[in-house]
Amino acid sequence: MEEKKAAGKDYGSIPVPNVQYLSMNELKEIPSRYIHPKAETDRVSIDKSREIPVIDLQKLLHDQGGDQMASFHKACKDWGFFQLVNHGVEEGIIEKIKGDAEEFFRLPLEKKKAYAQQPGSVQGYGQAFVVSEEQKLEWCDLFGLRTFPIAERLTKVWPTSPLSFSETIERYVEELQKLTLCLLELVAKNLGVEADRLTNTCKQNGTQWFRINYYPPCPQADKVIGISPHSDASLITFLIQVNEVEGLQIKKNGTWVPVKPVPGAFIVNIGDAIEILSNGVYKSIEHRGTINPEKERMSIAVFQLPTSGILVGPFEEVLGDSGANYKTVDYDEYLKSYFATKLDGKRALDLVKLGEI
Ligand SMILES: O=C(O)CCC(=O)C(=O)O
Repeated sequence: MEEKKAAGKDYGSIPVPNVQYLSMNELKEIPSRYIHPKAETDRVSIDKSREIPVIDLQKLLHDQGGDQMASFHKACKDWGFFQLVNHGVEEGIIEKIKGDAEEFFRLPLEKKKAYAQQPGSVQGYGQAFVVSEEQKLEWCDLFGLRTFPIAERLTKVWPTSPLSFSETIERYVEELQKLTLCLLELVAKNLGVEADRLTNTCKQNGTQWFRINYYPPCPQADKVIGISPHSDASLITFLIQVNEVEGLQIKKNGTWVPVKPVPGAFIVNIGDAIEILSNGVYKSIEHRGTINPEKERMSIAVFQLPTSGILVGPFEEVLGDSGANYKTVDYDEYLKSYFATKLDGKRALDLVKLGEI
């Protein structure tokens, strides 16, 4: 009963071939469904000279002069992305989740299939956002879990191999739940909103998703895409890269900027829900995952979403003279719209905008 209820908000996708195994078969040619005609030309405008801001959480928490809070505001406003250092999450937990994730993806396909997504569910091992038999596919496999609220966990896809994996995920996502609330309080302060008004959007039974992305190498890396350009439907997202292979790029003023992860940092980004709540003061930025021709890449994302059933609209404290720039939306409906098509830039958010902003 409980699992049926969870699957109702699971946004499953059409099953497609496993890319990790496809890539192992010495392909003479990449199947045409994976070739993205725009991928190559898009790469021309990459700007390697810019770097996303680094925010030190301890300095932010003990900020005396307001300088750190000003830098944090600027990072959320001008970039929508930052690297968070001195975040207080023990290095051991981060190393453990990386190690377990790598071990999981090294398991033979049959073993991983024990945790395969069930029809209609994106939880488990498989893919996401495949909604038609014709659509182009991404060069990526994933393992996803809805980690909060606890009552809605689909426990049968929580992995027991490696043995410690489920416990490691549990520890990791709890840490990120705490970190989320801490950052949201600071975001609220910078927006001039009572902290509770923002944290209450997810404090009680907020939805949290955990996702491991596995990007195999591809000899025609410039013709495929690991994860298509998109903004996140979340309030806030935390990302770590598992190995040393880079691939995340964010769109800044029409140019793709590669992200060079700072060791030990979380790459944090503002999601669509905060863009709406802040009336567009903070923007949820388009980003994508690219592929390396020789080496596999892995990343782990944790998405904090609002509590199911709530309405999300701009806070009155942030409304300027021109009023609301976004509709107030039932967030479950917003997510339905978000998952109804392939990943496509800021399509879902554009649908709830009230004007040009
Ligand atoms: O792997 C990455 O660097 C990006 C992942 C991502 O954007 C996502 O999981 O939504």
